Amino acid sequence: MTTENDRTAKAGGASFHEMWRDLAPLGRHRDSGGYRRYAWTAADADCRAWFRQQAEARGLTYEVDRNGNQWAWLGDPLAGDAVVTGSHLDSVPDGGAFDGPLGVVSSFAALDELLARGARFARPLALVNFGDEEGARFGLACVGSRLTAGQLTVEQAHRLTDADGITLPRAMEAAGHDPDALGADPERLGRIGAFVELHVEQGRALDLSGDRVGLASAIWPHGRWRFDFRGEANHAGTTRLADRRDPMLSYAETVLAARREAELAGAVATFGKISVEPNGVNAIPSLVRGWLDSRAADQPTLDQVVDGVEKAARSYAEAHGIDLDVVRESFTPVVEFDHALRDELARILGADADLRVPVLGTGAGHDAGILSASIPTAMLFVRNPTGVSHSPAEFAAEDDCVAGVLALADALEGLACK
Ligand code: HGY
Ligand code: MN
Ligand code: MN
Repeated sequence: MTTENDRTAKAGGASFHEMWRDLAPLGRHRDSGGYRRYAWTAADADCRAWFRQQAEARGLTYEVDRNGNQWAWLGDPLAGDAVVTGSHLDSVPDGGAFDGPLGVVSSFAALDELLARGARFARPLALVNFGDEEGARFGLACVGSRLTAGQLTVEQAHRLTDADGITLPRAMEAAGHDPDALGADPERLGRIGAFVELHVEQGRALDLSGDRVGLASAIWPHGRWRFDFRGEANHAGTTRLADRRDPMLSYAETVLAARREAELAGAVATFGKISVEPNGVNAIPSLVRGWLDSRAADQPTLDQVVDGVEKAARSYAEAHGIDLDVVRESFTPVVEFDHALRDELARILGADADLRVPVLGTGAGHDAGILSASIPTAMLFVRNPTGVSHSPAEFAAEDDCVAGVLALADALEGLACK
C-alpha cells in the first residue's frame, strides 16, 4: 500500500480535482449556491452529459439502461460477477455539492488511480449514475434503482407526477428516454457480484471519531407521508374566528406533534415541504398539504412515531372540522449491508496502516440500500466536518475526498483485481 503523504499526488487525486471543477457549476443556482439537479430536467441532462463524457474519455463502454441509469464498463458487461461502484448526480432542492456527486466523481478517480497503478482486472468493473435518487421532483426516492430492483412497478412509476402535473413518463420522453422501456432488470443485477457506493457522510460520526473514511453497517427504516388537510377557503379579513375551518391550524399543531413524538421515541420526524391552496396572504386556505419524513433505528419505533403523528393530526382535524387524508408516498425498510462484503472491505482497507475505518450506521437512504435486497452491497463514507447535508453548506475537505478516492481504489482493487 502507498503511504499517505504521496497518495494525494497519485492519479486519483489529480483527476478528482479536475472532474470536481468541471461538474461543480452544473445545476447550481446562482442566488442560493445550492443545486437544483432534478430528474429529467435540463440540469439533469447536463450532469448526464458530463457522466457520458467521462466514460468515453476513458474508453469505457457507455450505456443507459431501461430505467435511465447510466453505466460505464471496463471489461465485458455480459461476463457476470462484476464489481460496480457509483452513486447519483441528482439533488434535493438547493442541495449540496457532495451528496451523490462525490460518489460518482470518486468512482472515476478511483479507476484512474487503479489504471495508474497498473492494476490487472480479473472481473468486469462498472461505474454507475443511478437516476432520481432524491425524488425531489416526483416525490419517491431512488426511482432508478427501485425500478431496476423490481421494487417499483412500471404502473406505479407511470403515475408519479411533479408539482406542475407533469408525469414521469412525459418528463422522460421530453428528455429522450422511452418510458415504456421501464421495468425490473434482474438480468443486469444478476451480472453484478458486488456494489460499493462511496458517499459523503450525512452526520458527524467521522468528525467526532477523527477518521477520514467509514464503512456502513445499516440504514434506518424511513419513509415519506403526505398529510392533506382540507378546510374551507374564506376571506382572511372578514371571517370570524369561530366561523373558520382553517386547515393551517391542524397542520401547525401536527408539525409540533411530530417533534414531540420523535423526541419521545429517540427518532427523527420532519415536515420540510408544504403546499397551500390557494396560497394567498389574505385567504384562509382550502387545502394544506404537508410532507412528513420520519426515520428511526427500527421498524416498531418508526411505526410508533408515524402512528402517533397521524393520531394527533386526526384529533386536531376533527376539532377544527377539517378533513384529513394521509398517504404514504415513499418507504424504505431497514437495510443491513452484506456482512461478508463489509468485512472483506474492512480487511482490505485495514491493510493500510495510515487509515482507520470505523463501521457506522446512517439515517440517510441510498441506492446501495435499495439494491441490498438483490445483490451484496456496501458503502464507504467520507468525513463531513459539520455533518450538514441537503444544504448548500454541505462540505468535505479536499484531503478527505482524496482519502476516499484512494480507499475506494483499494477496495475495488481488492475485489476486482488479481
Ligand atoms: O433522503 C435521503 O435519505 C436520501 O438523501 N435520499
Ligand atoms: Mn440526499
Ligand atoms: Mn445521496
